[in-house]
Amino acid sequence: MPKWSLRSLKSSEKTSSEGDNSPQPLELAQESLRTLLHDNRIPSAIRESLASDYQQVEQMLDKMEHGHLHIAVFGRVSVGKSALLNALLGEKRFGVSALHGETTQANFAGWQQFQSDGVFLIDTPGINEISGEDRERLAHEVAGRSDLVLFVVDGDLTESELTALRTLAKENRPMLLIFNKIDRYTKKERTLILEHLQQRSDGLLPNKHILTASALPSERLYIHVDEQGNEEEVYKTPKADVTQLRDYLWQLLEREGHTLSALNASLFAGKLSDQVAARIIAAKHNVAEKVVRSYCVTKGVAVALNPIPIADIVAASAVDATMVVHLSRIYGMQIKRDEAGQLIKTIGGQMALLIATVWGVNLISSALKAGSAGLSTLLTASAQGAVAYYSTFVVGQAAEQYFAQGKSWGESGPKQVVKTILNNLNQESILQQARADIVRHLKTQT
Ligand SMILES: Nc1nc2c(ncn2[C@@H]2O[C@H](COP(=O)(O)OP(=O)(O)O)[C@@H](O)[C@H]2O)c(=O)[nH]1
Ligand SMILES: [Mg+2]
Repeated sequence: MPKWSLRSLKSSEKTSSEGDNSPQPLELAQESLRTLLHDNRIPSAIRESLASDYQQVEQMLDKMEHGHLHIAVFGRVSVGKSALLNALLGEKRFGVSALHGETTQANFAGWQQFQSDGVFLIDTPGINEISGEDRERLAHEVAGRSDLVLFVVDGDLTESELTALRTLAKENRPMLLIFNKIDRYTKKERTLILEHLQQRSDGLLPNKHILTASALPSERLYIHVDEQGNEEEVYKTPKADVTQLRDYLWQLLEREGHTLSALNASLFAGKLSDQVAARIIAAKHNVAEKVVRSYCVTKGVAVALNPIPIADIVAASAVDATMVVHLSRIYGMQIKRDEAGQLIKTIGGQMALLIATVWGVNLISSALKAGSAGLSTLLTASAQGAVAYYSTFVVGQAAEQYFAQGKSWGESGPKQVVKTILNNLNQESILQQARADIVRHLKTQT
């Protein structure tokens, strides 16, 4: 058995292409993880909300820097996952049991046998266990973090196994499918099951990644016939056989160990940065919503105190322009006031058309009707104010969308954007909110 050390996994050493100065996959993966960790544009609140993922990134970097590689078993309870790892390790490190659920947590063991002090075998609880949702989640988590997954089965694939296999394959998780307990089958049966496994996993993993093992064969009855023809029944336990798997793993690690490690890190970095991006968008939207509302109140109150004709409400105003500049800053792009004015003109133009054709008179009458705060003069005044509030609200929504799409109206153009916003807004409830906000402000002012 050749001796192999995972030192070759360390990124400081060139592994595959000597003399080539282009960055190695491992270096690239490390780089992307470091970028994620140290990107100071990511708000601390988002960092905190993803704290455990960030911790994982650190662990992963640490693992790569030490040239460690993680191989985890995955599969139904009692298929022999723990037994398989014990057989690879050559000692009973993990608990094996005929009862369901012997393994309750993820356990690590260094694979010392090959003097590869960087390879770790990880035992996991099984999937689809009765009342074992937490354990199942843990198994998925561990598989998701490992560089290589040994998907263990003990016969043809069940539906839940097939689903899990598909999930892992979709995640591009490197994986071997291990058909364990082959000692329980005749040669003919094994061939048949193997063929089935190949068919059902077609497109999910290559046939050569399907291997057989008997991790812990059970006792069997043998008939021994001596020279005199006397028959004797003897019970013997065949030796464990994981040679095919061990040899395959050995070759795979030697050939592709560093790629496996890099692939896993990249997959993780990719997933995390998607999550970070989604949370940043959500956080920006949250701030934008509050900002828009505060400008709506300002404008609504101003118009309520000093009513102007409805046509002028929609026209560009100082309040709207300030809001648009503010929104642009939230989305990380500074625009000037005249640019903001142009933008409002575009939005206002669409709104004016739609207001005239769709809800012109209707809007002002519903603004008058909505709510009954009991202060009649304030109510009349605030009807105009509510319309102003509403129009600023629409301008804010449209401008936010424009900035969120990187200063673009998208393919459908501004008309469609404004129309969709108007259609999706609940006019009544916004007007009601507007009146409540305005009346509250007017009351505190007088
Ligand atoms: N016949 C046979 N039984 C096995 C083999 N491997 C494991 N077992 C048995 O299957 C049961 C479950 O094994 P275990 O390793 O605890 O399964 P796990 O839940 O997947 O970790 C135990 O009773 C083992 O003795 C095998 O290769 N052949
Ligand atoms: Mg187990």
